[in-house]
Amino acid sequence: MKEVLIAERPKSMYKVSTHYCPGCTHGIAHRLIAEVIDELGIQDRAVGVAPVGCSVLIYNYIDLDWYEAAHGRAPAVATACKRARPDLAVFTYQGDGDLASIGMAEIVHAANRGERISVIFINNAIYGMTGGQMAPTTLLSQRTSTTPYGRDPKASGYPIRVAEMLSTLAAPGYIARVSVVKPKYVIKAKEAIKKAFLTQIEDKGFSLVEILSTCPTNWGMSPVAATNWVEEQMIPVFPLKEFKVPE
Ligand SMILES: Cc1ncc(C[n+]2csc(CCOP(=O)(O)OP(=O)(O)O)c2C)c(N)n1
Ligand code: SF4
Repeated sequence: MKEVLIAERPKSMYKVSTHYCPGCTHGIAHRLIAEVIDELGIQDRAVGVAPVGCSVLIYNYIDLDWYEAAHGRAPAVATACKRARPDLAVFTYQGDGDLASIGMAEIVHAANRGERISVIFINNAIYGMTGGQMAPTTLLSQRTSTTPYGRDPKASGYPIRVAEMLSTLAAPGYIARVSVVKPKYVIKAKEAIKKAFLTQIEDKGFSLVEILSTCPTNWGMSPVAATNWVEEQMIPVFPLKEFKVPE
C-alpha cells in the first residue's frame, strides 16, 4: 500500500519526547510555535525567552537560540535583545504565574512601551510546576493548594483578564486570546501566533497571544475532563477573541 505523509515533525522541533504530563497542552502550543517559525522561515533569526515554570525546558524542544529569564523577567530580557538586534524575531513564552503574578510589572510596561516583541502567554489558571498554587488567573471558587475551599474574591481578588487589560493600552499592535484544548480551536490558535510574529516582523508593535491551556495534574482531573473544563468553565470567563489588530 502506498504511504501518504499527512503530518510531520516541524523542522524546528528536536526529535525528543517532552516531559509534560499526559493531557497537558503546553506541547501543542510548542508545536504551533515551531510550525509558524518554519512557515515564516525565521528559524535562523528567531530568539525565544524561556520562563520559570513547567515550560522552563522549552529550549530542549524547539531548536532556536534561547535565553532563560528569571521569574517574570522575560519581557525585560526580550526588550534588551530586540533593541540590540532589531533584525531578530524575539518572543517570550510565559505561564500565568510567571507573567501575571511576579512578572506583571514587566509585561505591562513592555506592552505600554510598544516593544517590538511577541509574547506567548499560557493561561492554565494555576501554578503548574510548583504544586498547584493559586494564580492571578485562578477562577472564582476554584480549588487550588492555596485555596482549598475555592478562590474567595474577598481574600484573593478576582481572576485577572490579561488580554483585556493590556488591550486598553495604546501601544500594543496585536492582542488575542485563543485555546488549544480541542482540534477546532487549534487552527485559530496557530493563525493568532502567526499574526503575532507578523506584527513584529512588519514592525507594527507589541503582540501577545493568550492561550487557554490545561493542567490536569494540578486540577485533579483526567485529560478529557480537563479539556471540557476549559470549554465549560474557563472560556466564559476568558472569552476567545482578537482584542487588538494592527491598523
Ligand atoms: C522569583 C521566583 N519566585 C518563585 C519561584 C518558584 N516558581 C517556579 S515556577 C512557579 C510557578 C509557575 O507557574 P506558571 O508560570 O503558571 O507556569 P506553569 O508551571 O503552570 O506552566 C513558581 C512560583 C521562582 N522560581 N522564582
Ligand atoms: S503540572 Fe500541569 S502545567 Fe505542568 S506539565 Fe503537568 S499538566 Fe502541564
